Amino acid sequence: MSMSRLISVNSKRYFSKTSKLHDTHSCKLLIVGGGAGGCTVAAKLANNFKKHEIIVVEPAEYNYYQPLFTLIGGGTKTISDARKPMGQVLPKNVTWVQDAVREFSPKENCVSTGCGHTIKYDFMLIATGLQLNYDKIPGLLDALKQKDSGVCSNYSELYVEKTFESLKRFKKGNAIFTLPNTPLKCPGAPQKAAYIADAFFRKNNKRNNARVIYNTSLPVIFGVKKYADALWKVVEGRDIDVNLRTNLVSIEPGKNVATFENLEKPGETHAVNYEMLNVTPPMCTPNDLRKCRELVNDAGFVDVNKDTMQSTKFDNVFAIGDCASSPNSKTCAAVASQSTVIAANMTAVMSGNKPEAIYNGYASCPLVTGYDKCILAEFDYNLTPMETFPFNQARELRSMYIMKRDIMPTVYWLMLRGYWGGPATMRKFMRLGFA
Ligand code: FAD
Ligand code: UQ1
Repeated sequence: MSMSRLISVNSKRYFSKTSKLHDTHSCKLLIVGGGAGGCTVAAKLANNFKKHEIIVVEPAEYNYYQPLFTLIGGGTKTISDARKPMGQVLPKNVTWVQDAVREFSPKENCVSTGCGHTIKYDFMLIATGLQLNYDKIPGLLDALKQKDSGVCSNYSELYVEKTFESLKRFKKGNAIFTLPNTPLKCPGAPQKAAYIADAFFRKNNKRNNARVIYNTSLPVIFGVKKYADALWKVVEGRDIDVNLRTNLVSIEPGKNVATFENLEKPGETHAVNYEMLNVTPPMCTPNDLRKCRELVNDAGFVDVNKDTMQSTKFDNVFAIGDCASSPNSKTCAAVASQSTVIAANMTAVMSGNKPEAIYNGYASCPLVTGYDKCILAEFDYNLTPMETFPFNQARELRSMYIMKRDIMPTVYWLMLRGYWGGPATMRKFMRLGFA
């Protein structure tokens, strides 16, 4: 990006054309990242602040509702269904700096941006999400850029549309779906892509010519036993091959060959031919965040108290979502619950009080298992199911698929405006009178 833009979301004033670089700006609350977490907390706190007291630094033009990428891959939704311009989703009285933070200096209470601005803050929320490292797999970027390579990925707005194109082009052979050997957001998403492919092939009389393979680096199909048991039944019933502890290491696009390592026997690899290869890339927190050793743990995540989401080192810093060290499954559903806790705790700390609201690790994963079925997993830090509805959510249900396809997108955009903090209240109401 050549030039940062300071945009007052309300009045649409663009300061960059007149302001010189290397300006210093000050704010009461700085939010780094305008994705799911950054926007939601901005909306929840905006009314407590005067105009321009909150700055959101976010380089992207659009906010993407990433959970919809699974359905875009299946041809059910389009990329324009999944995004809104950043200026539309940020609250009116915040200032949006369209730039990226390049350096965090938490001891000095300031950051510097790619275009050379320094921003001082009283309080900071870090909400940068995860960085996608497609370049870590030799051959992958080349293959993704080639039009008819059969290589696709649901994790990026750049490549997700290739998934449905690859399904339509598929004639016969292996359709392989991968989960990397790194932390990742929505660990259920790679297998959802495999279930949708299986359903697409059946619908289009291609299933007899297809071997559907899910190669995952993890030692389990899903971290919560109740849903793992249900998912093993799904893969057996659909004749999907699942290889645990199997990690994609390279691709030869010209030959349609992918090489996997056996994580149980380091150094042991095997090559497999593919007709279609749907890759979930290795991920880590953004490089510019990881390099600030004072803020992050050894794995590069912002070191926070897992109950309060406050930095373990800086009382005026909090983190939300995928970049935080809290050991929950990284999902929008987790962001929703965290946003309520963080809004309460930041408000308390700003008034000189202790942060007392507690996040229980709630996360949810709508495991879409076809074009009209979904297992809705919900659980906490202890991997104990925390179901909202008064029926067994480990079953493949059409109602939960409709919720995923038609209701959750609206809930997400409401969440970004501060109107959704997770299903805790709904769960209490739904479960009245039930065990
Ligand atoms: P993001 O929403 O990714 O936002 C991070 C923002 O920070 C980005 O806008 C980025 O541009 C910005 N940023 C990065 N670096 C900097 C910097 N240096 N300076 C300034 N800004 C920066 N979740 C569910 O709950 N249910 C699902 O079904 C589901 N399915 C998914 C399927 C797929 C294919 C994917 C990819 C994700 C899915 N998720 C799902 C996960 C969910 O999208 C993420 O967990 C959620 O978006 C995390 O929110 P966040 O705010 O932490 O990060
Ligand atoms: C949720 O809160 C959420 O965040 C907006 C999601 O992300 C899109 C989800 O997928 C789910 C399932 C939830 C939880 C909501 C309910 C009603 C169980």
